[in-house]
Amino acid sequence: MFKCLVIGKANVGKTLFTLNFINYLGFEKIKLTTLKYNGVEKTQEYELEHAKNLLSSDQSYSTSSLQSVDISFPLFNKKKEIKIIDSVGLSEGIENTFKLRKAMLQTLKEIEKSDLIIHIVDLTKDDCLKPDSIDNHIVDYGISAKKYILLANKTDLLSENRSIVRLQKKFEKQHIIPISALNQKGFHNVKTYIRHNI
Ligand SMILES: Nc1nc2c(ncn2[C@@H]2O[C@H](COP(=O)(O)OP(=O)(O)O)[C@@H](O)[C@H]2O)c(=O)[nH]1
Ligand SMILES: [Mg+2]
Repeated sequence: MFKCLVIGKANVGKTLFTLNFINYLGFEKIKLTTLKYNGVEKTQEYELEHAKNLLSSDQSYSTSSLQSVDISFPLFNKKKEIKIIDSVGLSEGIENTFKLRKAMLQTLKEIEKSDLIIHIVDLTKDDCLKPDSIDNHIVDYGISAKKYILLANKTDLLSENRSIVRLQKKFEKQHIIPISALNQKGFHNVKTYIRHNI
């Protein structure tokens, strides 16, 4: 199955994007499979609204393992089964809990196994612009990877587009789609990109 992996730092909006994008595609309920680093797998059905309240939060690392949802993606006159995988936030330093380190390793391993990388950054923070940021590494990897898209999230919190311009200047070779995971803005462009790349 075609696998889309959502990655980025903690709190950039990976979980909210994943759930709201699935919602945007017309789904109200999901079957979410949680895969822990120790191999334990659990599938649970959720109403999307409930899942958003439960799984997306302003606490760092509210996602503690890979979470995947299988959906039928509308593809011109047919549908294609894809797996969207939400992941644990990556960071530059070495995290001090064993569980978190394992979970991050699990995210890194998944990058290799995925067909499309959806990388999210938070436009309200400028840490992704720093030379040693993990986002730099992901973008470098993405540019050389088969399929990769950079989403600049939280546009609803910006009063002007200066940070989008700065981000585009920093990653000038990379096509960037500005989005609001909260308001489902920019999702049409994400859908179009995925449709042309699966
Ligand atoms: N205003 C605004 N808040 C957002 C947006 N996306 C995520 N958030 C908030 O940012 C916090 C972290 O979101 P979450 O999806 O849990 O981030 P994750 O750690 O990357 O999975 C939550 O409080 C979300 O409500 C957005 O587009 N706009
Ligand atoms: Mg999350």
